Amino acid sequence: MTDKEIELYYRTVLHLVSTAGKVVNEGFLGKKRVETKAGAADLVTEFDQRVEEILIKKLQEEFPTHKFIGEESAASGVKTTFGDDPTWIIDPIDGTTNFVHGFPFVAISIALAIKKQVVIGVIFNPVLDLLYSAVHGKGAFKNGRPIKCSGQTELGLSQVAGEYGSSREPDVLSAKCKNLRVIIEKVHSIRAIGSAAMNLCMVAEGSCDAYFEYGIHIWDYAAGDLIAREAGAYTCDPSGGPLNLLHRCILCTASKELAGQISPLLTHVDFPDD
Ligand code: 2AM
Ligand code: CA
Ligand code: CA
Ligand code: CA
Repeated sequence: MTDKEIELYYRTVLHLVSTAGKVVNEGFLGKKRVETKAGAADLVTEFDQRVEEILIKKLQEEFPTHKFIGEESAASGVKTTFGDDPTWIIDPIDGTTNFVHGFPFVAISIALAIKKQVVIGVIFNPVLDLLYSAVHGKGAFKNGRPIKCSGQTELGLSQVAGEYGSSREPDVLSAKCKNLRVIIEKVHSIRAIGSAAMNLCMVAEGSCDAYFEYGIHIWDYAAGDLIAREAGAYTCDPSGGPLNLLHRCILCTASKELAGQISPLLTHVDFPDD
């Protein structure tokens, strides 16, 4: 893939998120139909599906040979194998619970992977008008200005983002609470803003020093992980190794030193590999 092609994909997706952001804003301010998916706290609205359809339709028109992985397409049974072809990885609304409750941390998250490597990441929060973006090797940006992660290396001085998730299974909740307690004891503070994409952007811009998460899907983190890494952060699984993009995984993003301190503290939480 040439730099010129990547530049074209990047410009196209930047334009597209601004169009899709108008639809998200319309839904954020207006009435929406709220349904549940895997459990009573796993919410979805007609806007999640509508925004994903708009994004895939436009990208397909522009780039007919490209492949797609989208949260709502996957939920409706569309099977996509993640191969070497250029593949757009889409979370149309990351933070649907926030979207439903009017809490302004909602984001469109789009990544492009080529040969299974993420080369473009774009996260747009249309409510707060925040655009985070990165191209592999070219740095990370917030509304066009370069951003850097905090570089914090001391767990005891850290502000850490970590979510509670939508599972209400007693075993999952107990494991999460146990892990949370271990981390709370060691840090300045824990923050849960309800959007994996926005959490990764908080690490990228240095507002949080680290983010950890269980059972996260590729559409939750593909764009944000690239943005955070381009801003100087490091992402690993609890063993300290790279993530497996194909499975739900446990992720920790921070400076390499901090990730090395947090990831061993994260004991296993079971989640279905769907
Ligand atoms: P979603 O809004 O796209 O479903 C990781 O925490 C991700 O889990 C979030 O970004 C969010 O993505 C999803 N999630 C689903 N239900 C949730 C809930 N009740 N609380 C927090 N996150 C939830
Ligand atoms: Ca969802
Ligand atoms: Ca998500
Ligand atoms: Ca979503």
